[in-house]
Amino acid sequence: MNATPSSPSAAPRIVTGPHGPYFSFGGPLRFRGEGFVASAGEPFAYRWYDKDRLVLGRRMEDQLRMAACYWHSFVGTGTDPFGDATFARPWHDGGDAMQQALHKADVAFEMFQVLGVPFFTFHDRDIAPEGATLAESNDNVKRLADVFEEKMAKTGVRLLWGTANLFSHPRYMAGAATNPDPDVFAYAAAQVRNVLEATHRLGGANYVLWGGREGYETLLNTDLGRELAQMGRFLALVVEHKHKIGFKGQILIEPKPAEPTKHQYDFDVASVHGFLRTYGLEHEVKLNIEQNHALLAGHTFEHEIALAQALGIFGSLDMNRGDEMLGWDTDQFPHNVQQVALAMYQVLQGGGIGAGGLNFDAKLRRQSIEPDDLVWAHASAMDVCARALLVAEKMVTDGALQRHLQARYAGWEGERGRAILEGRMSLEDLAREVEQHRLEPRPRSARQERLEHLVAGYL
Ligand code: XUL
Ligand code: CO
Repeated sequence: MNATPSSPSAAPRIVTGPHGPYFSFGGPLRFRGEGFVASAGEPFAYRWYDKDRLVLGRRMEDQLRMAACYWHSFVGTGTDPFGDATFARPWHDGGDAMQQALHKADVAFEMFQVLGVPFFTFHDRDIAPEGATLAESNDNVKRLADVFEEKMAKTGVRLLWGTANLFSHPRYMAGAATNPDPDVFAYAAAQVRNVLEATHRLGGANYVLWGGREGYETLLNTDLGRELAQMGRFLALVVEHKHKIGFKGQILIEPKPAEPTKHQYDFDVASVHGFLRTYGLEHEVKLNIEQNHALLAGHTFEHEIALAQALGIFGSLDMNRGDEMLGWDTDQFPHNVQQVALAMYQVLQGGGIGAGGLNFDAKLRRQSIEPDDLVWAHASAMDVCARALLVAEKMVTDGALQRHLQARYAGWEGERGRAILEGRMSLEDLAREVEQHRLEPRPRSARQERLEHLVAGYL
């Protein structure tokens, strides 16, 4: 589908702060269709991200609900375990921390407007500096939430989720909810209360808990059972407060098997589901599934999505990629259309993204030091997700994959299959059936290669 070309100068301008524009893109990026050819005046236009295009009856923007994250984009400096900062962001130059937070917010909203991305996400410590006391820190977060409220009203950008950073500060080195010291638990609770309330005030669609320090390094110093009970209690408190303040968004846990902690309790979808059931929270809490975390847990992204859907706890996605060669969380922007399409197919088959979204929990490589690299990274990722959604749409509408699945399990719709599942047959009944009818199951091909060929055709 190709858009009618129009002159780039016709695009509306972007609202920037007192420091002026940070990016060289003067107006919002436009959709110009697959045939778009870049020029000096318009180096980037979306080829597939056409937000109003209807995909399976919903606007593309609403099917994807994409979000830019605050932390990697505006807090990240390009450090790695062996190297110093490479991104020279003006708001990291020292000076008054609150002024810098305001500058950062201006640039963040400039980028959201350039991209036309409908949502953003943040941790409390990304947006505002830590104060001398928790009260001061909480106050700083509230002040920035005021600024966001105004910017959101002006730009129409919405909040996909907020979260508390319960992992960077040394007080959390032995965990937040799972800390051996209840004072740390209390501190974390006070911090979450503040961010949950800020998220509520900003109309956030979700609130996320990622337990980067909730786990252990060695069982020699860890009472695992006790820590799990603490974590269950903490989550119950969050849910209780959500209802108390009338927050209607979803509470989400983001599983990850390890890093920074050697063993994290929220290992993967299956272990979080078990945890939620143990503490009676399976109807209150859903999951934010991240591509790279799935890989680290030894699963594909689509496996984690399909499992969460099957268990009724699918919530939202952190859309990034890992590196097949590396065993750590590289948090790269997605660019593999087939990979994303397989994930989006599961999302669509399960009924769509719902109140969740596709959050780019992704960071630039440390050599990508130009301000515009941030825009390019997000814009290309948005285009990849849009293209993947269109591929997934074909997979759904063509229906061949679904027909194969139905045929493969058809036996379970027959009398014997239903009787088994409905509990109308005992082991003895089944043994009698086999003997009486001389049942001899017939092997059938699962046709994997044919299906893979089919998928290649949708790309
Ligand atoms: C860490 C990670 C976090 C969460 C939010 O791997 O994914 O950034 O998404 O705390
Ligand atoms: Co994440």
